[in-house]
Amino acid sequence: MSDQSTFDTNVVTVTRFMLEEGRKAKGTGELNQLLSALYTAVKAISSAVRKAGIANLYGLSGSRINVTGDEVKKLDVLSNDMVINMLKSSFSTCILVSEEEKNAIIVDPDQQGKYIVCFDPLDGSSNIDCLVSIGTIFAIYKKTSSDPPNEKDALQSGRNIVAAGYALYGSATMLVLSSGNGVNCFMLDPAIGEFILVNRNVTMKKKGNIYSINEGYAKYFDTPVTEYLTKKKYPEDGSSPYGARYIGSMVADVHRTLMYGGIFLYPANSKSPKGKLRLMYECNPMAYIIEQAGGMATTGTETILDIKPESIHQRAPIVMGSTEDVQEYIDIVHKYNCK
Ligand code: P6P
Repeated sequence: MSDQSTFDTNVVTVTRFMLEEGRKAKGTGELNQLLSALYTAVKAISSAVRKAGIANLYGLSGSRINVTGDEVKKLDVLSNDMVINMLKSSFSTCILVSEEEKNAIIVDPDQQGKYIVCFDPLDGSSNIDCLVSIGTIFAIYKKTSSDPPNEKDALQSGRNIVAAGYALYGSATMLVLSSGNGVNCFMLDPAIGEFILVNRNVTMKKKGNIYSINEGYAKYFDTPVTEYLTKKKYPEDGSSPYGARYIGSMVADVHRTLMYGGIFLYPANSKSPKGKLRLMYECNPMAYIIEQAGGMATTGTETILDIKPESIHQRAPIVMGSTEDVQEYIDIVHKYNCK
């Protein structure tokens, strides 16, 4: 007889948690229908990521090139197909925007629901073959027009987000989620195939001591970025310099910033005048989580969630994290903009 005493019989799964959230919001249950499909896709991707080497899922999958111009690897293809199929069959979505798809996917009329999902099925793909943490990022909106769904319905600012979050395939698989009432973290327990609540209502430090940026582009940084980084390395007030951490996988870098505080920067530079990260399915969902946890997310001159999108794959410069750290950066940008 196995020892049942260690099993928590009142375990809070993400499904149970979000059902309670839905009851409080007096919802129809359609959002939870969507989220349940997303949980399944994430569990399947997690399983594929963890056995990729054995299942020969590494390596390039033919000549496919995605909108970012990255070579698409097998895991990218599998992850994208998994999320699309699960969301379509949830009868809760009408438009899907994926980093891997040039155009928005309009769900068949007989499968349509009221939600729009913008997602990066496997972010950090350049790290897949060296086993660095990667992730799935998503933002969920409600269709607002009564016309038949089209790509323009997805062009909503982050202020309209109904729910957003990410899955991190790291030393464990973590789901970080918000539907507007704070940020909660759920760890995948492979033994029961459920996401278990492990961090309730995550709140960011007001100030951290870590900065995260790819300093390989230092030659191309503008003056405010260069000045900000100098202040972190050579503090004028005699305080200790900040630590530098950069994984090169947005989900991992942002999750560390959420949990430890500090600042993540992917600003515009002379090589990438709009930055690199995509507004709809990287910047907006991450900015939503950071704001829900009490942090800030900006382009330097505009709050990320206030940006009115013009195209589904547009890029945006982004600096986000602890409020005092981000505000210090904004003040430097403002100083130069006023000159
Ligand atoms: P760079 C990964 O390819 C990604 O899209 C994000 O996950 C990550 O933050 C960024 O690009 C890294 O870009 O230019 O530093 O390699």
